[in-house]
Amino acid sequence: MEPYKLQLLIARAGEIRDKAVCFNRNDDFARLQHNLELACEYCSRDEMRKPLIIAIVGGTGVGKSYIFSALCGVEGLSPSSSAIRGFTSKLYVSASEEDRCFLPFAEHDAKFVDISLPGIVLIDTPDLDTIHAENVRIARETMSVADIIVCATTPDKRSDFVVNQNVVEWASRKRWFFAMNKADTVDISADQLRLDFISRLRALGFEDCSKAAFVFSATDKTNSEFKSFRESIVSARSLQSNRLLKQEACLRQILHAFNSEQLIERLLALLMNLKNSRDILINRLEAAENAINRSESVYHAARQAFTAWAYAALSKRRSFFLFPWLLAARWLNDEKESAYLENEIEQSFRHSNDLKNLFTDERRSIEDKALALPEDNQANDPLHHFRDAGKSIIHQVRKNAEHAVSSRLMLFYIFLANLLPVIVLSQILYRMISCWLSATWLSTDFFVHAALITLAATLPGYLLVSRGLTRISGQLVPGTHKREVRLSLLDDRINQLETILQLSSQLNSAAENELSSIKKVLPESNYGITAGSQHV
Ligand SMILES: Nc1nc2c(ncn2[C@@H]2O[C@H](COP(=O)(O)OP(=O)(O)OP(=O)(O)O)[C@@H](O)[C@H]2O)c(=O)[nH]1
Ligand SMILES: [Mg+2]
Repeated sequence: MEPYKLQLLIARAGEIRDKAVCFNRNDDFARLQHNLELACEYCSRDEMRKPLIIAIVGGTGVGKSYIFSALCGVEGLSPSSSAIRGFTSKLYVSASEEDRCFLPFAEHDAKFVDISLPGIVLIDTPDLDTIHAENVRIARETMSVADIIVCATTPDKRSDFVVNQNVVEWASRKRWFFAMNKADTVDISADQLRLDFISRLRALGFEDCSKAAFVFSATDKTNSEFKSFRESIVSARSLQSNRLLKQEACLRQILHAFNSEQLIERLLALLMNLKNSRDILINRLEAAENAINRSESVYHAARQAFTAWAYAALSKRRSFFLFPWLLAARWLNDEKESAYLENEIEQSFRHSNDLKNLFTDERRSIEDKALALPEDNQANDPLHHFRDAGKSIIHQVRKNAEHAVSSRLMLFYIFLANLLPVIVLSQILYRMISCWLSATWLSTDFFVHAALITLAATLPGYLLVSRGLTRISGQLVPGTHKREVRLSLLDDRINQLETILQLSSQLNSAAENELSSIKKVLPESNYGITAGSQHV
């Protein structure tokens, strides 16, 4: 794996960690952030420069120190005792002079022995299932920095709960060898012990552990199983493979960040939960909006605005004799009806308890999940929501008015409205022409009366159109128009969560791909085995 690829994956892990920061009051997000922080730290350049560390861990008195000394080839290099338990309380470290400066152990926790093994740092640790808290701390810290862990046990300690718990915790992030020591202390054959040992390891998540499980007696150094164990641990490893092992550990740390304690599944469940809350609230919001739109005051204001817009639209069309009346009506109504409607809608939204409760519930559904909320209260002000809803209603009423004006019914009304003035005017014209032909002079009074009668003849038409508009406005149903409803607080959180989950799943599958290609290359006989995917 090219180093830049790993750097890219780490950068992406850092990006996800930064995105998760704003939700860190939520336990799952805090855990994700913490895990990713650890992964980024683990993959830092300093960590990659460390030598290959092999730590021998296990319960008290299983022979860790004895095995360490046997592997180094010097009896008593790490003192062991048959009588005192928890005997080793420091780390016994076998490391070359050059490697020592890269090791992260405190001086008072570690003792460097004079013997060093080529290419590796071998460490004897204190007991994990001890009564001494300090011993546990040192042993666990060593496990966290080790690349390969040799877990030692004995026939009577093979189901040691504390040790098994530690194995499961680190199973997916490390490479492992398992050694069952003191095979001479029981009357069972080595093969039987081995079968039992392997089945126990399988239960801990190590599917195929035949190349990394050894049953022997460390006191019998001529034993072939101990020899092959020694070969596996001390064998020469190429620098290239060591580098791959470090990269593998980084990838495992990244995968662990997402998959430990089923974190991704829990975050997905959180997302579904938020989406469900949003669906319920959107239904409630639609019901509340419809109730407001159909309320008496909004309905009344909508009808008035409708009539005003209809007059305005009519005055722009060819209305012949009605034109003066329509112009006057338009001038009288002007824009004040639309302002009145806007005001009515605003008041209804402002005073709607349904809406107030709904926005409180929206905040609560976010707070329940311990996700961060913005400081300002602007976002959940019902008035804020009104702007969209109000505009939608006004737009809809205006559209209805324009549509009504160009309907066939309205054209018929206009036709009827113009009929009487046309008849009256043609009568007047007839009188004028017949007088002109008979050379009779018409008085001024005739013209004045003719103008007044024509004007009066247009009035019934105007009244007819006005009545028609009032009837059409009665059928007005504002608020049925579908529009995109937004609950900004919930929507923002859902979007953020979706982005984080999407990035996480991309990173997860990229890391898995790289991991499987590294796994094929690294020999299990030299580098130990890893746990199955269910323990990642
Ligand atoms: N019978 C038998 N005894 C063994 C074997 N390996 C180690 N021992 C003995 O077991 C005792 C404990 O060994 P240690 O190496 O001190 O065990 P440890 O795991 O380091 O113990 P702590 O440091 O106290 O956790 C010693 O007396 C060893 O001699 C073995 O294969 N067979
Ligand atoms: Mg010891």
